[in-house]
Amino acid sequence: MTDFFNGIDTIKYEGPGSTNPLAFHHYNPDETVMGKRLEDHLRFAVAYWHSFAWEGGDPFGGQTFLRPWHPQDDMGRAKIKADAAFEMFRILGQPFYCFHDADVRPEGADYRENTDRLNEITDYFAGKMEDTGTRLLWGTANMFSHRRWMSGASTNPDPDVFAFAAATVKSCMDATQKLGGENYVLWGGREGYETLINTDMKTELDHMGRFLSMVVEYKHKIGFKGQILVEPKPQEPSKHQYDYDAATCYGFLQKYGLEKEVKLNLEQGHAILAGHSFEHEIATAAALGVLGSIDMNRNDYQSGWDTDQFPNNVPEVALAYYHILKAGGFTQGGTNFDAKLRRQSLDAEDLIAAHVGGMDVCARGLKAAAAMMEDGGLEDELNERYAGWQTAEAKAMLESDLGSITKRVLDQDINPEPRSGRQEILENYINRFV
Ligand code: XLS
Ligand code: NI
Ligand code: NI
Repeated sequence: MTDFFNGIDTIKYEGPGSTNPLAFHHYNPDETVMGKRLEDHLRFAVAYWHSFAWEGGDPFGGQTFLRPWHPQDDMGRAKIKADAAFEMFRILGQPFYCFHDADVRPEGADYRENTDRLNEITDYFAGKMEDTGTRLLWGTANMFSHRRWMSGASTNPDPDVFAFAAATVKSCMDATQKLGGENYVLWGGREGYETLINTDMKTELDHMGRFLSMVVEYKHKIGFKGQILVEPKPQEPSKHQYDYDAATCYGFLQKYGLEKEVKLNLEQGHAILAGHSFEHEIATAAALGVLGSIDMNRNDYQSGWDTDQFPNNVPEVALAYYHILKAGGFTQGGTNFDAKLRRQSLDAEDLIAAHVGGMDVCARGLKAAAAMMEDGGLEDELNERYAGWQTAEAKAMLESDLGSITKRVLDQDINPEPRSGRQEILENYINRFV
């Protein structure tokens, strides 16, 4: 048991009029939106690493949080941490969580000890999941923090690191399957380079492609039903990360024949780092058939860093969910808060309030997106804008060739007149819903 959250009651939906800071004002899990419960649309998950493993450090200073499970070098305290984590999932009514191996168990002396500890703690999780009903959205391996990964995991010049990475992913996939995880994520924080002067890019890409194929082969071998997801990010911690953005990842998957096997976990802040909007990344993945899941955490737009803050911008979140709903909504994916507190936010109450706020903002965004979908205004405009392509003549042109098209331009004296893109009118339309 844990008393970390003592004095904090289960969070309830009290509606927009409530002034209680520890209540939901917009997220009512049982509210029906487009024929589906809000909880089943959003599929919220807590990120174990930020909420329970991160100690409040930044590049200029160390630990600010003093938790009952610190220091995190002992299996007993790993269990105290798990007690607190599952207590928080219960308080918030969080349906899912996500974890890396390194978040949940202390680093062992070698691979064997790491795996034994992972198995022990995930057995402990299994019991807690049964008691609380919390499910695992995804598991993953942390192959970027320990010094062995400094030059990459599957892209490391040292084949022994590739081997350690393969064995580590195997143990994490086994643990994820044991816990009924609905996805398995690979984020390649160090799968990239610091400088091209010392990097054989072609060899590294080939190794990364083969590694991912092995992950897919292993998934089929053990009958894992979850989705395999790659998480794009352009940089940080590497100067350049190979899984730069959704389009780059798709090209990579296609080259290695994995585009039907692997989907994407898209993160809002990573989209911004890559110079895109979040909805751009979602629409790209949806168009290419690889939309899997999302990490809903924003950056500080002034600092330019991946600051992993809880979402607080309803219009931004609404456009993201609009594209998710348009693509049919989540199936096995969900909304993971890959988000951390600010380092001055020391209290248990801060941790709860951060999630409550994030869930409320996402609920408002999703409801606005659903209202736009149901109203159909944007779809009508799209249909109108592309209506010309519904004619038999236009469709036939796509099966034709440059010579025949030219003949038609001359014969029919085709001389197109531009039409308004109506951007401001559409922006005003969206403003009615957010
Ligand atoms: C880091 C990534 C990471 C992944 C999981 O920027 O977002 O947290 O989601 O390894
Ligand atoms: Ni991130
Ligand atoms: Ni992430």
